[in-house]
Amino acid sequence: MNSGQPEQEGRPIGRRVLLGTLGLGALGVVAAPTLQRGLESFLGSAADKDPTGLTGLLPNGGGFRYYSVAASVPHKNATTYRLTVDGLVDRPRTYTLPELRALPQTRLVRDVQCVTGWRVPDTPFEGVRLSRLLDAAGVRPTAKAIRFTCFDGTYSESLTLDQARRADVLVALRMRDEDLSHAHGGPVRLYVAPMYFYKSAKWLSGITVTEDVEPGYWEERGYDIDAWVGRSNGRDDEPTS
Ligand SMILES: Nc1nc2c(c(=O)[nH]1)N[C@H]1C(S)=C(S)[C@@H](COP(=O)(O)O)O[C@H]1N2
Ligand SMILES: [Mo]
Repeated sequence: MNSGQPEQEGRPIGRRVLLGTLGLGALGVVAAPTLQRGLESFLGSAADKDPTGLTGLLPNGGGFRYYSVAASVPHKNATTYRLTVDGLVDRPRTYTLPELRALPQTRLVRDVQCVTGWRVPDTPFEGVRLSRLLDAAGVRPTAKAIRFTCFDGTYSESLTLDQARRADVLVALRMRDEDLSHAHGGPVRLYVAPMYFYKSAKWLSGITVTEDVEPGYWEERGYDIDAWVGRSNGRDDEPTS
């Protein structure tokens, strides 16, 4: 199925789009919680099942925007999804979704911050610590970095091994206490809590342990490789809450 016309990144958000976001955000503040939830699930299902060009211009529920650099992304589910861990490891392995769900899960509640300026406060993500998968694979002494690949066939990301081993870096299966939707990179995405959201690769399919950092998709196009929120890219002046 086609995944619609998500928004592109790489340049500042246009004024019209930004006003649209603020407008709906203001509605969320005055709306009753049930109405807000209804609106979010409407937008979520619109993005998932019957996307229109308009979907890309609306925040994808609760202030989220929906980004993809690929025009269409295949849908994967509990039967078809696979995550491969390979590269400089002693025990390469492929996980199914049920296998990832059976591992201990960690829940984090942090602000999501895109480098283009939008932020979603206090967003719960839940999944398996990346460090757990790396330990299970047995990282070899020469390794210094990780390369992430995605089943959209296009996007990639990177972390140093030290960054990847942080306790706030997850292979995420759930967001906002629901299974990750296709629009948000489900069934499995990376979640790098302390960094700008472009590090959080959606539709994660490969974790390859490497000798050196290989710049990811946006990093080849000028984004900082070390994307600490507030300490890089020079675009985040506001304090995080
Ligand atoms: N596979 C993939 N992952 C991706 C992206 C993408 O285009 N493709 N965009 C990144 C950027 S720039 C942001 S801000 C977030 C957006 O996540 P969302 O669509 O769930 O809001 O995903 C990141 N991960
Ligand atoms: Mo982003």
